[in-house]
Amino acid sequence: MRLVAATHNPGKAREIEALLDGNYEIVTAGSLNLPEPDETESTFTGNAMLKARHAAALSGEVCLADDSGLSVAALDGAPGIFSARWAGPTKDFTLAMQKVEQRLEEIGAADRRAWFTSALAVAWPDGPCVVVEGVVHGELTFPPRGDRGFGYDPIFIPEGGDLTYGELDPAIKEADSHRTRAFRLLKAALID
Ligand code: ITT
Repeated sequence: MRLVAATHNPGKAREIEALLDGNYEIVTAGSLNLPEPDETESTFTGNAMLKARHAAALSGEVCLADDSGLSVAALDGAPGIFSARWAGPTKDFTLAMQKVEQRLEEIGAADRRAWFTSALAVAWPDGPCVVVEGVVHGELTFPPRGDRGFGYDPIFIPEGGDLTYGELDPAIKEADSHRTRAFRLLKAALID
C-alpha cells in the first residue's frame, strides 16, 4: 500500500521509512510537489494534524505527518514547535544549535535537561485524523557531536547514555526515539 509522508524534511522521511519497515511504499509530500502549509497551531499535535489533513486534501491519499522538535527545560520549552524556524530560511541547524547554547549562556543556566517530542498524525481524505505523541528525555551537550542524524541530534544525549543522537548508530536511535515511541502508539491507536 502507498502512504504519503507529509514532510519536506529528508531526515524525518528516512526515519519514517525505517519505522514502516518496508510495509508501505512511501512517497513524500516533497516528491509530489505538495506545498508546505503554514504551521499555525500552537501544539505539536495541532501542527501534525494540520499537515496531515492539508496533504490528504491536496493528494486525495492517506497521509502521515510528523511535527516534532526539541524543548529545553531552562528555556521554558523553547524552541519547541519553533525548532525548524530557529534554523532560519536556509535550515542552518549549526546556527540553531548555537542559538540554544547562546540563550542558555545569556541566562546563566546550568540546567541542561531537554526533551524531543514527535507528534504523528494520519489523515484520510474527507475522513478521520488520528494523532499521537512520543517524548524522549535527555540532556544537552555543547559543542555539537556527531554527524549521523539530523537537526538538533548532535547536541542531544538521550537519558541513560553518553553519546549524542548524532554519534549513535541510527538503528540505536530508532530503537526507542521520540518518533519510535509515537509510532508504537499510532499502531496501537489504528489497530484498536
Ligand atoms: P516538515 O514540516 O516538512 O515535516 P520540518 O523540518 O519543518 O519538516 P517541523 O516543523 O516538525 O518539521 O520541525 C521540527 C524540527 O525539529 C526539525 O526541522 C528538526 O530539525 C527538529 N527535529 C525533529 N525531530 C528531530 C530528531 O529526531 N532529531 C533532531 N532534530 C529533530
